[in-house]
Amino acid sequence: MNEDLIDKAINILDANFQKGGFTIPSKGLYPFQWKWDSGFIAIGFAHYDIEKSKTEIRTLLNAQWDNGFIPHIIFHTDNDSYFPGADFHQSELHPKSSKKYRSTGMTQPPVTGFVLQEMYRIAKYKESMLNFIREQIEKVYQNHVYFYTNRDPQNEGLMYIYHNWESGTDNSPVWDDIWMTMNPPQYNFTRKDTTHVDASQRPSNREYDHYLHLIDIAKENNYDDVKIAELSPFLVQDPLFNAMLIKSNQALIELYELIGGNEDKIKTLLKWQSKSIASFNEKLFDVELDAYVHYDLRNEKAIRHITSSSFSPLFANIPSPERAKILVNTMLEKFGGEDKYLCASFDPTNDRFNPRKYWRGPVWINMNWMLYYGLKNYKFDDVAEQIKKDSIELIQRDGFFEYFDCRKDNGEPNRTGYGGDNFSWSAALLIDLLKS
Ligand code: 2M8
Repeated sequence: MNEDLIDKAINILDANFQKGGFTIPSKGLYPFQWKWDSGFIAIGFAHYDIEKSKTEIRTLLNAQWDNGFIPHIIFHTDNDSYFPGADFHQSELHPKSSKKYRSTGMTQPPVTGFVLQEMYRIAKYKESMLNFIREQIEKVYQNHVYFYTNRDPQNEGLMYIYHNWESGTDNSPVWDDIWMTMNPPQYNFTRKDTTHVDASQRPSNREYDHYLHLIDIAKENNYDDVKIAELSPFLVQDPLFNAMLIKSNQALIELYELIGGNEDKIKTLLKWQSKSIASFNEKLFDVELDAYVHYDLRNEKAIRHITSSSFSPLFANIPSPERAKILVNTMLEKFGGEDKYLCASFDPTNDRFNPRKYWRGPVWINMNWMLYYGLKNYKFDDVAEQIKKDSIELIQRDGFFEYFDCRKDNGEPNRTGYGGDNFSWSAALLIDLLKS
């Protein structure tokens, strides 16, 4: 049965792999290369085609800007089936943007550090993989330098994001709190996503007005980080984004130790780590909610909702064992139960929860994958196995969808999968879950 599922996953990844040396997340809906998707996809490839895995990461890092920035979408082709495309984003406005590829002027969670380490863990021929890492690691390190230099205006070791698309959790109800502080103009545009996926499963047009307006502000300032920090109405310290950075910092430390030399870089990474982890625990943990939350840096206040991102610090070894226990209790109490699959992306007990709409409630396989390893870190083996079992069951039942309804009885017999189909990271990470 598992072999069958792995074969299907391999077929999906191979079909989504493009001639340009990158993999699209889902045919039609997402026709380019996305940063954090690529990282997860490379982990899947590493299990059966190490060359494709390396190519995926090489192509992604090839699109890095001269200031170390790695964009969230790389527009390898002139496909106009996605909105907003290269002409809207105009990455060329930034003087240090890539001359080779057009891209967006925003980023996504910094996964590449820990992805290199995962590739090393999975690779059969360690020395050859280490050579690849030697070639690429400096680019990842420079990406972290970019963050610590440009995204931390109060010098706390916590990076801000200036757009919901930088979070990866695009229309999480968390952002509703920010939208209430904004009143963007109404844009005239043609959505493409809703020609591929039912509109009820995607963000609203009004939400897109906010998304586009934030890009316009950044563009008016040529994507200048200082200006964005000064002017963007969206400036948030996101627990998922920062947990990914901390996890990747740790991976870089361990990889540099393996490679040898680079003592100065290790020293810098260790300095970053102690500052970031301390601030993370101090600033982002909500003692009343017993969970990590987002912080609105523009309006200087916490955004007090529990999401699956609230548990992602487990993946990066951020909480103490005592706090990890508290966190897992919160997860089981609010997101668990016999009637649900783990782990909803938003608190099912909150009024804003919507089990079928994009990041407003459904289960996502990339989040489950992180939580699985995070729970293992702290020896919560039973909950980890539950998350793994649920992920496999959802995919087995319905197929490799983008996201899944967490309710076991959702009124649609034999259907829990929504959004894009033949979705690459669902395939890639299922391979990893089944083979690890
Ligand atoms: C979704 O985001 C894109 C914009 O980046 C979109 O809705 O058009 C998100 O789920 C994001 O996390 C993901 O990387 C992307 C591609 O899978 O799709």
